[in-house]
Amino acid sequence: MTGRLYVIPASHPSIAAALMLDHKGIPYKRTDLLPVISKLVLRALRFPRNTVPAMKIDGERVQGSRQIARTLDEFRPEPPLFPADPEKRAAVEEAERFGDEQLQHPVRQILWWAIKRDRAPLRSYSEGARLGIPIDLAMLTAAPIVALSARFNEANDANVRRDLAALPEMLQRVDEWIAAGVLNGEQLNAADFQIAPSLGLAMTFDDLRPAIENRPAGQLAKRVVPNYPGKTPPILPPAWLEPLRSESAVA
Ligand SMILES: N[C@@H](CCC(=O)N[C@@H](CS)C(=O)NCC(=O)O)C(=O)O
Repeated sequence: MTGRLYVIPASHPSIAAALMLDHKGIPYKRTDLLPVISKLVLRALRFPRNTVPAMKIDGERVQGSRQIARTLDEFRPEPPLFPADPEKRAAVEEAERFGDEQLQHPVRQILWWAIKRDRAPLRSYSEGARLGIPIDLAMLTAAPIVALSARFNEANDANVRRDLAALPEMLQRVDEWIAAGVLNGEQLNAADFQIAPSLGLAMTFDDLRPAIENRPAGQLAKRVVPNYPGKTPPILPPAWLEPLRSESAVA
């Protein structure tokens, strides 16, 4: 069994899929795509949607981090990504859904908002990527890609301010799942692999790391994805970070 995984470098759901393939011990090749261009490539490859992660495994096309988790469990049941016990599985699926539907996008919006304002950190997110063109050229031509990505993802002031205000409650939910043993147990599961990369990406922001790193959610991210690529120096308006400041104090 071999796989090919289509990713955008430093994309959090892409990292989730890569971690799950590693967890299963399934050998795979990775194709790195530039944002926006990725949409065209995925369509040309006859994937039904235009987002990464996308995977080909034994000739089958699978897209979306949650679908990839299920397909991997079918192809290679051990080690499982979901608990066998139905109640425990339901709890993991709920946390996984939260990670995909509620946590992932705000972090994506914060990233594109920041990169649109200052493209300098973008290079750090592409470390080790094979983009098919020299990294210097990719950075020189990044402006339209960044502008389009910010637009597609609605990474505007109002949304990012709202995302930051919602973050404390989301971190609290993750901490509670960890305390309940749903996340960060002895065996990592699909929800751990879904949620930790979003937290890891958030922690690449100097503005956000202090509110996350010392709490259980931060420990989970450091365990699952200790070397998340990228670093963004302080850039978010201090007033928008106010809701997180109290988080740093209590954590
Ligand atoms: N929730 C989906 C979302 C995937 C998603 O939106 N991926 C982003 C990258 S993080 C993407 O492909 N964006 C297209 C682009 O940037 O052009 C999943 O987990 O698979």
